[in-house]
Amino acid sequence: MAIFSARLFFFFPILFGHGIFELEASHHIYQTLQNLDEFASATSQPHRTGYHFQPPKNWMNDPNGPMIYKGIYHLFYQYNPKGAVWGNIVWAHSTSRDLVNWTPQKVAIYPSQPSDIDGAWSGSATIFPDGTPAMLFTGINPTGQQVQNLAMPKNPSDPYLLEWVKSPKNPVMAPTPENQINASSFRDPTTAWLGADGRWKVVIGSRINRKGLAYLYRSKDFVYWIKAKTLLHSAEDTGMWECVDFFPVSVNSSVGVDMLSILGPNVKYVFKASLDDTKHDYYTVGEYDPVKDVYTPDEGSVDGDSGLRYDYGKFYASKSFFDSAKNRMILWGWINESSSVSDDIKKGWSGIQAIPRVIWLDKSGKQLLQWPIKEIEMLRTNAVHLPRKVLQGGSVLEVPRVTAAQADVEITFKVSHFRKAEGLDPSWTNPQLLCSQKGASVRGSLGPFGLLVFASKGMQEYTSVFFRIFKGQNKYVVLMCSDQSRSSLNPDNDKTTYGAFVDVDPVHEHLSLRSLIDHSVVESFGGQGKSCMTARVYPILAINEDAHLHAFNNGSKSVTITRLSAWSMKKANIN
Ligand code: DQQ
Repeated sequence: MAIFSARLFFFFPILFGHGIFELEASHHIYQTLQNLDEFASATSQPHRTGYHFQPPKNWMNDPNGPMIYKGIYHLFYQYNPKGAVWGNIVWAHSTSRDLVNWTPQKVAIYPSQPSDIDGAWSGSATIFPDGTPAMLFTGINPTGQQVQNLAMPKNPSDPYLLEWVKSPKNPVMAPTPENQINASSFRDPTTAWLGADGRWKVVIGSRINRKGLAYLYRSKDFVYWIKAKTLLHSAEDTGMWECVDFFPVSVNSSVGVDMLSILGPNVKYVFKASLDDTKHDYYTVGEYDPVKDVYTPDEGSVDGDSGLRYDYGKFYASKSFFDSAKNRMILWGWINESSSVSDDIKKGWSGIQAIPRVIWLDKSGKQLLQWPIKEIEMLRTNAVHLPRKVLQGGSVLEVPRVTAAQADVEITFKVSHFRKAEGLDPSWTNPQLLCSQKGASVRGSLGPFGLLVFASKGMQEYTSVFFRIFKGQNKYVVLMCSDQSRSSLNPDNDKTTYGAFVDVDPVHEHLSLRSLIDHSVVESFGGQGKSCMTARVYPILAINEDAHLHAFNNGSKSVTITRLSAWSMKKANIN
């Protein structure tokens, strides 16, 4: 037990992390800041990540066209070559053999035709039956219209796919007076799939007023596309649907399903839209009618912000791809900053990518599970395994011998004393609000218990990721929170608290939490990947070797840590 340093619980001052920043549209224009390509030496900065994907400098947003081709993983991404705010958007490109270490390649797609001269925005890769990839992406034309373009590799025998050639027929899909598409809200083509009728189908996000729309187009040759009369899907009052994703999942295994097998047996379908208004990636699970080309969410699978999200923190504009080398579905997502624009300019960069996650359907058939790709574990070093331990109410235990600013930690709790659980008021339906009202500093009976990451020595700074257990109508309800209210002494950060319910039965299952900690990001996976939550934080004191990692229990009842394993993480070679 000596490796635990137990001490009395530090008194957490009550500070709620209500969002102090207004959400900005994705395409906020900072005209004078777009071309400021000056930055402090990035390598010495305490908030640059050690193993999360980011370019050496400047702005990055959405992942684009991820794929594996001839054994090489490709990540393209929205990038401003000239500054740390959104603007001048091109497709930057990096390649990898393991999804962990990345080599930068030259810009793959950049404005060059009238149909993309004002920006090469997001899009997706489709792999043809003969193995050739094609890229559909949104371009901005000189009148500001959003149109869809096609690019093909110049040399398909090059596994690095360095050169891309645009179709002379671009744009291949465009708003017209006849089709009545909203020209400023028509973007981000999905990966296409081949129907049994021999036609390709692809989906483009849009809106009419506040109604989110997924337009379906069909094509026999991938060049000439016709808009279908019916939508693949739509939902009232959800706003613009960006970066729509649509893919099959197996109902009885965690193995991924190739888009070319979309019509196979034993599959369900996932529809994801990135909500421009709230910057959340929500999804539903449902059925797809391949004759009508219509998707219908299952009963209880809710469209919009109150539905399921890939991540209940910062995670947006995500895109999945089928990894044919390992038969798994992989999810990439953009994690934007919580720092101010002026801080981004000072540090000279903005935006990271989440660690790629494997996604598959939970055995309930109602939600996805997500887990960081196995390959990330190659960076684990200096393992620390702590023995089973009862964590008394009001105690903090430091996890020793770990580089707490760059770590991977897995902790599992066994809870008892259920009769003492706080009642869940039926009006407490918003988990994020509940987490902000009952942050880490608010004592309950079963919780808060979890991890304190990026903690400074004197606890002036810490980010807490934790659970609370409530007694609901017929079951115990698990709330998972990520509380950033004390994450930094810098007042200029968005310190919103995040929250979600986790669909686990704490009476019969142990409660697990895994956090990937990397200098300014904490990606947390609750209940074996049932609820995920990502936070960006910028401590001033708890940086590098001055950061500490603790387990804590601020409930009045004890909980038992049945497993605590932590690893220092090596730096990946990224760009
Ligand atoms: N970002 C891209 C758009 C997309 C948005 C532009 C989502 O294509 O809708 O950089 O972040």
